[in-house]
Amino acid sequence: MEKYNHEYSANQIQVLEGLEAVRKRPGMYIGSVSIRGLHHLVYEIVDNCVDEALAGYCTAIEVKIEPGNIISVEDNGRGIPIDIHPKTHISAAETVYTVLHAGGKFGGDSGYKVSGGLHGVGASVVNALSEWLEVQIQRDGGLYQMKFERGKTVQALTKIGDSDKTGTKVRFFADDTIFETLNYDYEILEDRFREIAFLTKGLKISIEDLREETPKKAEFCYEGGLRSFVEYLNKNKEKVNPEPIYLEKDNGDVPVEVSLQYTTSYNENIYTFVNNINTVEGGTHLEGFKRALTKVFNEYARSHSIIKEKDANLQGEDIREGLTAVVSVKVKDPQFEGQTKTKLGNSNVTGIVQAIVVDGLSTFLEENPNIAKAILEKCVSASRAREAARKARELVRKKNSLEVTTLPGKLADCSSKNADECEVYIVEGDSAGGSAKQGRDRRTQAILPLWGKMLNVEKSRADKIYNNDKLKPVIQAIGAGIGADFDVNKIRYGKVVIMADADVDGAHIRTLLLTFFFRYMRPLIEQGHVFLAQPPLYKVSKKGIKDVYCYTDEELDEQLAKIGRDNVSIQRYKGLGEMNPEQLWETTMDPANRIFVRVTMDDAMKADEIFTVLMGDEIEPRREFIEKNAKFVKNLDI
Ligand code: 28F
Repeated sequence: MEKYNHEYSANQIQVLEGLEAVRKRPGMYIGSVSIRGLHHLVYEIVDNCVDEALAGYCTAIEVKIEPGNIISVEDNGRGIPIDIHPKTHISAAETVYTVLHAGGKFGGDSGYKVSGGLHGVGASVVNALSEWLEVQIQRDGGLYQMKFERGKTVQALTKIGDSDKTGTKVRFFADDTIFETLNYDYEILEDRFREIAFLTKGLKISIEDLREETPKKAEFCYEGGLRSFVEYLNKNKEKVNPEPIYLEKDNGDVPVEVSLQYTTSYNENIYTFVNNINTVEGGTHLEGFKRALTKVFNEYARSHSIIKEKDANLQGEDIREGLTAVVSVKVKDPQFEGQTKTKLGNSNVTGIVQAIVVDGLSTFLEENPNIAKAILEKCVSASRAREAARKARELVRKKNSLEVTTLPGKLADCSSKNADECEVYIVEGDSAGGSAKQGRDRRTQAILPLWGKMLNVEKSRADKIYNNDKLKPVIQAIGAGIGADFDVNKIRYGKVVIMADADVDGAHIRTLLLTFFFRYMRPLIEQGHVFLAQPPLYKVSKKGIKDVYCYTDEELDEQLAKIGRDNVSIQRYKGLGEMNPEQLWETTMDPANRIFVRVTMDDAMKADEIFTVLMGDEIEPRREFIEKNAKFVKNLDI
């Protein structure tokens, strides 16, 4: 008996040590303790419900944000097993919540766990990082409950009533000594649950925000699965094939689901998922999908004489112009690679995805010759445009063959050639450009003035863009090519700074340039090279004190409160042109004082929606969108 007791407590100690490690280094387990990490807690719990759904036993998940930022998640699955482990004397349910990597361990052996966030760390990590957490399980005719504080059991699994239903409910309050904020962002959670619902055909997920007087609520359930996902992504776009093409195959090992639809736009939007995780960097599943597309469309084009014997094959990029697709695979032991660990490495997946898509897509094209014809017409015209762009490029190159590089005439370049310390300011208007040229640090700061109407790249193909007299100087100044040829390692400036007025026109030119960078130089944004300069809105002057610049209305109020208000003059800057070179340097360009906002785009799907809506043809979605303009700013993360 004594020996037994000893073993039991030894086990306990180990358990506690495990979760202490999580509290000591939370970032290692959930990425960060920012709001991202906070949301991660919710995803971990919901993932367990999704696994139960994928196992075939759960059809509905309810998430609530209760007043005080308490999260509640409930599913109607089988309920976490409650049986007592013969050695540890701890219930399976308590083990799941107190042993680190319990989920992973079970998964490795039993193949139970399939979904799982990027970190896939499991419920015990959520428990460790919660001030308190309680679990209720309905199973085997009973209602059971257990409670924890900061990962430590305060009530072991106890039967508290009867129940004829089954399921699991978890409520938790994150630990505010660990997280920077406990204020969940409803919209972000809503977006993620919509995505999970698309990826898990037929699963109902609801979310309710009870923190405000008027609760927010949404419910997602898609019988169409990825078909519905593609319809959603293309909702504001003109379609080539009216219904998304849908392929699904589960041959046991690697279930594959794919949906695709062509639009009349020139953009390629392929989103890939592994175990419901967005694999932003692509990988072997994406490779298999692309190879299949290229093969199937070329074979179809040849066998139906759409391209002639002497013609070259269509290239992958021709075939992907205007394509929106979602590829979702489930992989038992996924290998994640790449800078952000969002690139699938399992090499066997390429062939599996390729075979399924070749098979399904070629059958579809044979059965739907009109759709095949419409898509191939688009591919052929994309290939012609690519050829035209190449010729235009070569012509430009030949003309200037004596010069090493061509720089635009309007560019006032900097003297340093070390890109890491160089910045180029893209400035709206000649007068602001003039001030910037005089005010700058010539060694590291280059100025490129833009003027006149800027091309909307959302409505033009690459060949037009290359020859456009507004964009060409931008492409040449940056010096790293464009589109598929863009090589971020060749950029001539480490910082590309958009300096525009703080008014509607300025916002417009900023959006046009950002759209251009996003569509044609995406790595420039992804790797954090794009910045927005922030010129001040006001200058506050008073005799005897130094002029103060204010960048927001709040700052102005603050300043005015500080100095009382007699004999104060406030100048409101309507444009950059109103500042003299010294002022522009001092307020907006001097690295010691300036405010720069780095443009980041961690959600390509959102960014695509933003640019499609803002720059596209449809007026109604744009009107709606601009009304909710705050969201635009938030999603650009500026
Ligand atoms: C609100 C959060 O966590 N739901 C869960 C289950 C169901 C099973 C399970 C979970 C398998 C071996 C550990 C039930 N019956 N909602 C949830 N529902 N975990 S988590 O099993 C977990 C592991 O022991 C379950 C039969 N097999 C599995």
